[in-house]
Amino acid sequence: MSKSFKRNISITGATTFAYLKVTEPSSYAAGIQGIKVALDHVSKESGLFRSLKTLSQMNQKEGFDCPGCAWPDPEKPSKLGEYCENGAKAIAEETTFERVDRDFFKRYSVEEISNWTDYQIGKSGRITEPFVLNPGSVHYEPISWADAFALIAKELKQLKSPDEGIFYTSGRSSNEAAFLYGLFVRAFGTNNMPDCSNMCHESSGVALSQTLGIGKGSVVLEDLHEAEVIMVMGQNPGTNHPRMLTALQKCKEKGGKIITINPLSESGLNRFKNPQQLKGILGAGTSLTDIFLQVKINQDVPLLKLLMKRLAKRDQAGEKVFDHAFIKEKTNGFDALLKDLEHYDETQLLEFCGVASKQVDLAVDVLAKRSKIIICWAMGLTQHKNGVENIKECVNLLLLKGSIGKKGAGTCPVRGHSNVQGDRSVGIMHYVSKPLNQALKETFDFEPPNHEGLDTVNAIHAMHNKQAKVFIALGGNFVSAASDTSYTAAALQNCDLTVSISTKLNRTHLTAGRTALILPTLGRTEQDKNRFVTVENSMGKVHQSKGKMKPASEKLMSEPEIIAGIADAYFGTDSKIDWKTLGSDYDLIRNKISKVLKGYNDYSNRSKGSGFYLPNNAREADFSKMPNGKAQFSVCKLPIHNVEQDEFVLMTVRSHDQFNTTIYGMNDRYRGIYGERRVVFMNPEDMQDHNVHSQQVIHLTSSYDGKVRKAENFKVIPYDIPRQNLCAYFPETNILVPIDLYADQSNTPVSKSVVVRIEPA
Ligand SMILES: Nc1nc2c(c(=O)[nH]1)N[C@H]1C(S)=C(S)[C@@H](COP(=O)(O)OP(=O)(O)OC[C@H]3O[C@@H](n4cnc5c(=O)[nH]c(N)nc54)[C@H](O)[C@@H]3O)O[C@H]1N2
Ligand SMILES: Nc1nc2c(c(=O)[nH]1)N[C@H]1C(S)=C(S)[C@@H](COP(=O)(O)OP(=O)(O)OC[C@H]3O[C@@H](n4cnc5c(=O)[nH]c(N)nc54)[C@H](O)[C@@H]3O)O[C@H]1N2
Ligand SMILES: [Mo]
Repeated sequence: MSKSFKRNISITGATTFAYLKVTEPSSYAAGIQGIKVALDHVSKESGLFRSLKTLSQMNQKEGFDCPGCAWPDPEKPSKLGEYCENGAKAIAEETTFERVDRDFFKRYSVEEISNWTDYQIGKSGRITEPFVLNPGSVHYEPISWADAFALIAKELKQLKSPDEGIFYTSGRSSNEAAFLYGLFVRAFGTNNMPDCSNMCHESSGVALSQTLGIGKGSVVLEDLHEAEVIMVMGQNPGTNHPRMLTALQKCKEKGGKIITINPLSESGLNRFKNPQQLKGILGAGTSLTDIFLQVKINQDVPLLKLLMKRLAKRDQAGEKVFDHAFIKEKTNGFDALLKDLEHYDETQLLEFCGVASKQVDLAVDVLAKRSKIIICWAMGLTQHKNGVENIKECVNLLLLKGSIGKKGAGTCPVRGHSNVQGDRSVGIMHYVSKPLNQALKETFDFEPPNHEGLDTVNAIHAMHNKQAKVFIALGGNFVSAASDTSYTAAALQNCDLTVSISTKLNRTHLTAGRTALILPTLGRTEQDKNRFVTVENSMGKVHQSKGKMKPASEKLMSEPEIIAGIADAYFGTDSKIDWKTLGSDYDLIRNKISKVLKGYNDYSNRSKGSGFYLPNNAREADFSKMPNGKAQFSVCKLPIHNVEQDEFVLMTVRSHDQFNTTIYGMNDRYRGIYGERRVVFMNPEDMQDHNVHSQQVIHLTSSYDGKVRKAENFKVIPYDIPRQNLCAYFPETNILVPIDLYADQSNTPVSKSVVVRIEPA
């Protein structure tokens, strides 16, 4: 077949409308409705009895870790079950009875499947055996594991340089799989390891490393219970980290205050009915947010500056507001920060952030009188042009209050995937770590590459420009997760070979290279020959996870086995590393990790039970390795959006019924949307100004670098959102995010502040 053959693949799928019902947003999260919805999902996908058995093992000491978010488990898991509605949906999705098998691919071509919605694609089921899409073909066909590995080895050997390979990782892989993958990729000779962090918390990692000397949060779960104030910024825990609501509830019960900063009043942060308590199910629930600051999109920096300015005024007036002993002993740059704050005019800051002065004062009062403060944040802060500075500004506030390295206080970037933090800790990164390279060299006797690799954005450019030719993904759904869907799809389609190690079918399997492979793997819930793996939660605790369910098919391999299979086929028998043995013996992998990385001694043993914490200098308030041995204050600029009169700033968020690109269902219950995802939330006054009525169909366009990008067919929903701000779901809107619009320093696509226009359909 000729190289120029091009498959006719739709990158959006159907954009027609389904049934839509709109109600008032929900006034509370979870409760009996949450239990009902969870049970509906599991019984529909995988049978009620079977699912309840699975759920009873989730997040228990001998069970498996929830494949959903990375929120930590309490020391004593609830006997009623330590899971949430959305964890139950994640399980339903993985344990489904549906199968993507030989018959499925015989019946449907990739061209046909690409016209389905992401929801329909995902619901096709679990992949049962390895499949290949040959050059010139539009149907995946079965291939043996051995032939699949041989094919990958052949393509990798044909590359002119190892840097023509791209090795992506999503955040569900275990520490063992991730370490082995990183080892293979470095032995192969490149650091081209983009990962989902690049699109997620990279801004947090960069900001926290530069200010506090560790790219992770400093708190543990118990700190949230002890905190006097928790600020929840740019995060929707009711949907994305539901078990965090229990921690917020505990904080409130002990007298703590919660300040929420968000353009939307997310119902999960208003009232919570804890499904793990009878009174939570039947009673009125707990009111969570004390002070709601409805900030305009990406105007958190002006708001934080305002808070700090007013706190400084009170401190200078003699009130004991700042922790001067801590500032003097532990920090650098205090005077410069104060001087910078003086520059700004309060009226202007108020105008930028859109929050009423009185509301700001309420927050200032709470913060002034308390010193055990935690700031929690997620994508609402990281996915902006100035994502790194958003987080630095949060650190500034915490440092002023001495709220780092003490009980009940600190930084809490709330992670996404269940093991995204662990993957980084064990070596998935595109940049060079000298200590890691040195340790790998000593342990495995090879020279790891010493030049920086490509992150997500740069990997897409390289594939687009045909500088990279083989794409391998350990999990994830690259084409739908990354920005600028058309550009990214073309980049993947330019490759000679694209390989996805996956549990379920997704759009990346369709936007395939000349040849494509799907390598099906075991999920978290499934038995893995009595072996266990380990994961690290959002707070740096490493613990084991052991699947109990019968695998979806007998032909599945575990992720470490697959990686070892590829490595063995590539390096052959004269390799210094015995890949096959490593890939089958996870204790051996853990032994190697403990040799290469600090903090993992006696790894296998210590990961049993509730696990162990990795070292964390910020938690200890130890900044000895930082410049001057101190934590750093930062001077941050105001974010600038040159938004014209007829333009809007769009944030792309998750509905209550999805896990990233996996669409669990068509409802967003908390926001009152049922049956449809192609909606855009708009301020009613803006609707009036633009002459659009409720549920009118519009198109969204973004202009950047002279190119207009268009997402078609969205129904307008009047919503309580600041003027000139819009909100819609991802991945449908990723097509609007320009590839070259990413955060300074972290290169994270600006999925939360895309300047768009609307046009009538
Ligand atoms: N059920 C479920 N759980 C998940 C996921 C999922 O898709 N489904 N995804 C996982 C992953 S990978 C991640 S990273 C996390 C994501 O968790 P979140 O970050 O909570 O996810 P988003 O839906 O992107 O929500 C962003 C929130 O930030 C707000 N926001 C947007 N822009 C701004 C801003 O400029 N300033 C402020 N202050 N707020 C803003 C939005 O209104 C919204 O409430 O969740 C993880 N957990
Ligand atoms: N516009 C916009 N874009 C965004 C975001 C946003 O807020 N707005 N958020 C970004 C964020 S925070 C993230 S983290 C990325 C997510 O990007 P990704 O991590 O690439 O995407 P996911 O949707 O989590 O990946 C889902 C796929 O993973 C596979 N899978 C599931 N479980 C397993 C497993 O156990 N093993 C293996 N090997 N595969 C498995 C399944 O095949 C499934 O189809 O998206 C980013 N993209
Ligand atoms: Mo994420």
